[in-house]
Amino acid sequence: MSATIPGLSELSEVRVRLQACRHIVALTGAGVSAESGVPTFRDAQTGLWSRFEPEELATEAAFRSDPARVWDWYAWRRTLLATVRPNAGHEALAQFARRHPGRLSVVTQNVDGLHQAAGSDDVLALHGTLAGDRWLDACPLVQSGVAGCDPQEATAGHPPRCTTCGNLVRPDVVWFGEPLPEGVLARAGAAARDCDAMLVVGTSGAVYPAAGLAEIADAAGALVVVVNPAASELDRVAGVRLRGTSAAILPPLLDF
Ligand code: BV8
Repeated sequence: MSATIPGLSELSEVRVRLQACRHIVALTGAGVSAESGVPTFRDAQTGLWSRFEPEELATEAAFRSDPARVWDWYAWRRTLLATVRPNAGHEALAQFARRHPGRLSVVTQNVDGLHQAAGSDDVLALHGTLAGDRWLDACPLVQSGVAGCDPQEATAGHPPRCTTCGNLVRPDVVWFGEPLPEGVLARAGAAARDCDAMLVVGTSGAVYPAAGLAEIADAAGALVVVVNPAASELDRVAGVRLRGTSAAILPPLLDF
């Protein structure tokens, strides 16, 4: 049974428990970037995108059926990301890791790169990052044993296209139905099994296998602390729920 911790005094109780932890994992979702001005993944899409669910756009099938529409959605998100900065929640995690080397693992579902921009090293980015591009299909040149074409040299367009082999450029993120980067997921699973506490920050807990990491930590006996202003699907594995926003809660929670 989890206790909703409403006040600062209870927050300091959790801080005392964290001070006894050898290894803490922060599993973050789109909510940790909300106070930077990045709409969360399942917030109502705005403007042109309001008639689509993200799950409808973030798939290979959607890209193959309408490459321009999906490319333009990512281009819109990239333009937005170019104007935002990490917030106090991202910075609290990065500063804690600098004060306590090797004691915090940051595992994120976010593709916005804001943990990295705040100075967090070795972020386990489960779903890739929006900053990168890759080819939609394997480059045929590589199969014939020569160096493949470079996505950076593709001809500009919606999406960019290779003038040599016609390949399309796609964002280097993990779409629904695609496997997560094997090494990243394995390291995240090991951290979830090893940690003494997991801070589950700003995620609805709707997406797997990422959300399953909280279940792994709970099963391994870790203290699971959910930081979210609203209820989430991971409240059921929370030992403690801190009702509030990440930029308000993380700085005092990690102030040791
Ligand atoms: C896969 C990149 C297998 C793209 C994203 C069980 C096991 C395994 C898979 C599945 C399973 N059940 C279902 C699946 C399939 C699927 C899935 O999970 N579907 C869901 C919808 C049911 N999973 C997959 O397809 C995964 N792949 O399993 O492959 C496989 C294996 C081998 C071979 C082939 C296949 C891939 C999933 C990755 C999808 N890509 N992102 C892009 O960004 O465009 S996921 C996407 O959702 C984002 O990364 C986002 O971060 C993530 C999760 O959402 P949240 O971060 O939680 O965001 P959300 O908006 O939902 O919630 C925000 C929260 O913040 C809210 O709770 C809110 O209250 C809170 N909040 C708001 N403000 C604040 C705040 N909190 C704190 N402070 C605030 N200020």
